[in-house]
Amino acid sequence: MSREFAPIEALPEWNGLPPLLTDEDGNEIKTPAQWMNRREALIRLVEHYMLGQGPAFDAPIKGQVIKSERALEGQAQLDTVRVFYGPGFQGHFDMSVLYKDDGRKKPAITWSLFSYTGPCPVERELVLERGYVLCSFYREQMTPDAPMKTGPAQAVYPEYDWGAIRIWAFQHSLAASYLTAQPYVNPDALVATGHSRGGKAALAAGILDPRFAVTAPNNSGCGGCGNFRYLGTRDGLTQDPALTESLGRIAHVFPYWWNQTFQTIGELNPPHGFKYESRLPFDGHTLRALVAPRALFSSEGLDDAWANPYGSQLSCKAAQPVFDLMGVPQNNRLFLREGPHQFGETDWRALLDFCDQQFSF
Ligand code: GTR
Repeated sequence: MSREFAPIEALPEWNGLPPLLTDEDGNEIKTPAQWMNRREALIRLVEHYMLGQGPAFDAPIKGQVIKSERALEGQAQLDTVRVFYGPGFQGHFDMSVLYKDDGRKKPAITWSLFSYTGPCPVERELVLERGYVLCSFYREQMTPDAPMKTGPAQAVYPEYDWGAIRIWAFQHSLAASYLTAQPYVNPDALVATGHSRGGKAALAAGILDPRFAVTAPNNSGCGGCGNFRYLGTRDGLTQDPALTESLGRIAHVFPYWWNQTFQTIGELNPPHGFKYESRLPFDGHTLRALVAPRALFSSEGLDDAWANPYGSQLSCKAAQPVFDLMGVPQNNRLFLREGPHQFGETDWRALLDFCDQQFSF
């Protein structure tokens, strides 16, 4: 067994966040090509200790429009698309694809939702008005958000140890496979987004699937753009797992979001303080950096203490040298706003502004 895949308690402790631009033998990463190799090695670690293994992001799909209607007072087209996936295309889920049929190839946003009700009119209108395609889907069609349940995706792919976060990330990839084949989509301008647990899934999608030009987790916190080693509020570092979600707490409350190895890292008993976090060979800064050189836009509410506004800022800062090395310093963006845990109009407008710059609108 390579030393990286050793049990967590056998790994060396890091003093602070583990370095990004140093490889496992202590050599400095000096070129973009070296980072791309380092990136692959780090992804293997994130899979091993946290997300688990899953199918290739570009596994074949079939898409079928099962309903086609006009929406938003006739301004837009709304397709309900059934996406079939897996061996024999035995799995499926449905997604809504909203777009203007104006003959142009447009950027497209994939959005993982908490419920069947779909995006509210504000987001639909805003996204459409700004010239984007909005593709939304309900994550529980892939696997339920509940403990000890085996969902449709695990039934289709029984060989993988993926947790729900990786399964929900894969749903973004399945959506991307459909969208990139549509005449109204610019395949070089795909965006993955989602809120909270959906933000963690959007980040995983952006790490694992290079077709996403922009990865946009909203309030993703622990296991997303937050930080495992450093917990804090808008006022600073507290290291208090009662105020900010710790690794042990998320592993205890949501064990099915991750693989089995993730259970061995944190303190599973209340109050879920630290255990082996200092030995983990990655942290939130790594998860951000793994998107580079593509763009990362994360938004955080300063009053969302549970999602670690302090640690999110730390992760962003610590990831920056990788984006600098790749020649894209502007691609590591943290949007900090006043307010709580929500994905509201302010976040959407900021995300669209960022995407406009990326896609040179
Ligand atoms: C919380 C969980 C967070 C976040 C949130 C959400 O209960 O502790 O990690 O994912 O749910 O998804 O709204």
